[in-house]
Amino acid sequence: MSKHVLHALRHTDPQLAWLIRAEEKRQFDKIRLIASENYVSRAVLEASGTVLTNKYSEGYAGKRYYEGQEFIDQIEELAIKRAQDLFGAEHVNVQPYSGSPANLAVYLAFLSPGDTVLGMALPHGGHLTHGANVSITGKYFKAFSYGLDEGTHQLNYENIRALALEHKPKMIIAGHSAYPRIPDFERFRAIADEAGAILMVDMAHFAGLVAGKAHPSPIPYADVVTSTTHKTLRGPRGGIILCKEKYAAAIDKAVFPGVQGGPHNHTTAAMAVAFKEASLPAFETYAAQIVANARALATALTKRGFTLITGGTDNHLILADLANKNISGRAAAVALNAAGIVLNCNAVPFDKRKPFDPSGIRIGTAAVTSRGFMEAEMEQIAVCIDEVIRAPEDAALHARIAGEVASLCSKFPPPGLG
Ligand code: DSN
Repeated sequence: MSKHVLHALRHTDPQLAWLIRAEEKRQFDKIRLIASENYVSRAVLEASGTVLTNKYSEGYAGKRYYEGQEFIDQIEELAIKRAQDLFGAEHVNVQPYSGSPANLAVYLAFLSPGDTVLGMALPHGGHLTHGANVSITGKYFKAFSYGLDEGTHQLNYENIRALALEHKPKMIIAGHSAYPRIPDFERFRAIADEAGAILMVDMAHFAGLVAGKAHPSPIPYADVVTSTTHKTLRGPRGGIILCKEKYAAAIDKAVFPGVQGGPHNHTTAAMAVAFKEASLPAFETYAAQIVANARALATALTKRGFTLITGGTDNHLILADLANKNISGRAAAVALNAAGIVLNCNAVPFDKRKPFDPSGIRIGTAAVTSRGFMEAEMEQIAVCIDEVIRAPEDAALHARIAGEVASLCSKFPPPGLG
C-alpha cells in the first residue's frame, strides 16, 4: 500500500517514509504468528488513511457537539448497522479507541469504584483489563480472578461458580487473550445469574471467528460484549461494545463523555469496511481455515515433541510450554524472530518463570491464513520452529531459515501489501 501512496510523505519526511516501507517489507517477508495481529485489506487501509482524521465529532449521530457532521453521522451509523447485522446485536457502540478503553467503559457503565469483579487471571490467559492488579481495573475495583484447572488447564466452571458465589461480584468477565479452547458462555450465564452478576464477554481474540461462524457467539448469553476490531476480525485498530438495548444509554454515556473524547472517524469508516468484508461468504471460509490451520500446526508441533497447553486448540491460537525443550519462551521468541518467524513469549498456566521471560510461546494463525497459508504451510512452519528451538544460538541456521521463510512468503502476498 505505502509504495502507492507515500509520495507526499517521501518528500516531507523521507526518514519516516523509509521506516514505514521497512515495516511493510518486514510484514511481507516474515511469518507473523502473533495471535492478536492480522493483515487488513487495502480497502480497510484506504479508509483508515482519509480526511476523516480531520474531523471532530463528540457525541452521537444526530446529537453532536460540533457542526459539520452530515457525512460523519452517516459513516458512524453505517458502521453500527453493519456490526449489529454481523453479530446479531441489539446495540453497538463503535467509538472505543481500542479494547482497553472499551472494557473501561463497561466498568464505568455498570460499576462504581470499589465494586467487586471476577475475571480470568492474567497469567492463565486473561487480559490486563479483566482485573489485573497493575491495571486500573485492579486498582480501582475489588478484583478476584479465576484460573485454569491444574489438571486439564481448561476452564473449571465449578471453580468459577464457587468463586462467584463466595465473592458475589457485580460483574463476571469471560474471554481471554491466550486460551486455546472455547468458553462455555451458557455456563457463564448460569453462574452470573446465580451470583446476581452482570456478564461481560471480551471476545477481542475470537470476534472474527464468531463473525465467520467458526466459534459460538457470546451475544445471546452476555449482557455486554466488547471486542477489538483488528485481531481475527481483520479490521483497523479499534474497539466496539455490543449490548442489549436496555444498556445502550449507559454504555454510550460511559464511552463518551465517560472515558473518551471525540471518536476517530477514519477508524470508524475502516471498521465499517471490515464489517462489510466479514459479512461476505468468503469470510466464513477464512474463519474456518484459521481454525483448521491452528489445528494442523498443533498436530505438527505435537509430532515434534512440543507440549501444548490443553493438548491442542479449538480456535486461532496455540500455547506451547517449552519447559521440556530446555529453552525459555523469550529466548525461543528471539531466536525465532531471527529466523523470520515472529511470535510472542507467553506465560503458561502455573508458570514457575517470571512474566517477562516465561515458559511458553503463543502462536496464532489469523495473519498467515489471511495471506493464504494452508495446512501444508503449517507443516513447514512446524519444521522451522522445531529446527530453531533445537539450535537457538545457531545464527547461520537462523539466517538460512529466514531466507526460506522469505522465499515462502514471496509466494503468498498478504492483503493490503504487495
Ligand atoms: N495485546 C493483545 C494480545 O496480544 O493479545 C491483547 O490486548
